[in-house]
Amino acid sequence: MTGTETTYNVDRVRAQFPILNQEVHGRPLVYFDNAASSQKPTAVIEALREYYNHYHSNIHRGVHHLAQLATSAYEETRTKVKAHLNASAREEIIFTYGTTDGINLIAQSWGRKNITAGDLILISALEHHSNMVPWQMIAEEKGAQIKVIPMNDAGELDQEAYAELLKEEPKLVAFNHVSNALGTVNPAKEMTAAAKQAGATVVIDGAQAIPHLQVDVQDLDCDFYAFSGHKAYGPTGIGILYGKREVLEAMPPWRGGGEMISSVSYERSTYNDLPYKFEAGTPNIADGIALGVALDWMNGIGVSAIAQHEHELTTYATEQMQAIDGMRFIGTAKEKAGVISFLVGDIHPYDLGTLLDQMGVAVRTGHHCTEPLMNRLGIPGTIRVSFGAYNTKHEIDRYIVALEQGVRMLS
Ligand code: 7TS
Repeated sequence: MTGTETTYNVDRVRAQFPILNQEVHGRPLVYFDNAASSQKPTAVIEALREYYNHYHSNIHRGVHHLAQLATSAYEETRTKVKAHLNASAREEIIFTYGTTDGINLIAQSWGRKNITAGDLILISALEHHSNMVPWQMIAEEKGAQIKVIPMNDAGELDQEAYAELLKEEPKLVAFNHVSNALGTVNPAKEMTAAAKQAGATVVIDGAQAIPHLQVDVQDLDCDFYAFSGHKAYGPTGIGILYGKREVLEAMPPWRGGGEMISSVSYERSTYNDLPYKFEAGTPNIADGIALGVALDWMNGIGVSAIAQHEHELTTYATEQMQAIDGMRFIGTAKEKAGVISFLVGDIHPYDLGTLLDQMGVAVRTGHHCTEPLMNRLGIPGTIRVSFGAYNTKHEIDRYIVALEQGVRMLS
């Protein structure tokens, strides 16, 4: 056991991540860049190896043995995701390449059909560029307007201002469940209920929530929920878009090609049923299968147990960081998940990040794809540490020593 973790066996979790067992610049790796992407447990890596060694084949269209094995493994992930999100049907689970891809699908299919000139789209001040730019693109094309739900200096969305904005009857409200830059957990259920009351369609960007929160899309009652596999111990290049069945049914396809059709003549096509209508071409089969394994892995430990562990790490790190001269925490919302963003005095985040890297500590620096948020805060960026299931208090101790040394060198 490491440190004081008694119920959560972090050593056992950690032993399943071979990548962590290495030195970087001559020091044991401390990986604190989990919000950008988490590392992968052996079970996920083995699932990929197993697939390519034993049953790779294209799916859905083959009658032969391998095609059937691959199809059922891939489709099993859809069933697992349905259960994990508590969606009401498998048809509501669309495979994508990631959160960005899922949001673009909504914008290009739902948005192109439903957004018209003069419409209002609400996004929040906390959004990642991927929940901003797709709406800007469709707004520009259609002559719609974008307004922003403001936040306070702690990084919490201003719910009164939001209520006022909803009186303007937006067509769409899009916000993240958890902010990648500040870690704020937004009151997604309440915000969705208020938006629905105002007649809006609701998109939730769940990229940062899936690894930290137990998400229930029926309880949230959102129309769409998007996430990426790679932030939740799964592979890159695979993601999920959940959509309510009746909303998805009414949407036109976005990408055209094989798989998404029902019949094709030279002149026109009819489209396949859900979910295939939105899954043109050969999908990312291997990573889709491995995503199911990642969800099993997470559920084997328990999302809430992981969250509790990360909460302890966050508290432990925050306490020690407070003692550093010039420490300024960026984002101090009451509800936060696994992220500490900060600045120290006048030190440029990039300089400190580079020194930490030289001491084996991987952190992220910059605007975290939230440039407007950084502008709102009047800063060029932050240094961000973000925790995962396998991080330890011992690593935090090493990080604090490195941080103190880095700050001394740059002050
Ligand atoms: N939304 C949020 C809240 C995110 O944190 C990210 C990625 C995305 C969307 C986009 O996900 P993708 O898998 O489609 O790229 N966030 C980060 C980050 O914080 N640092 O690197 C990537």
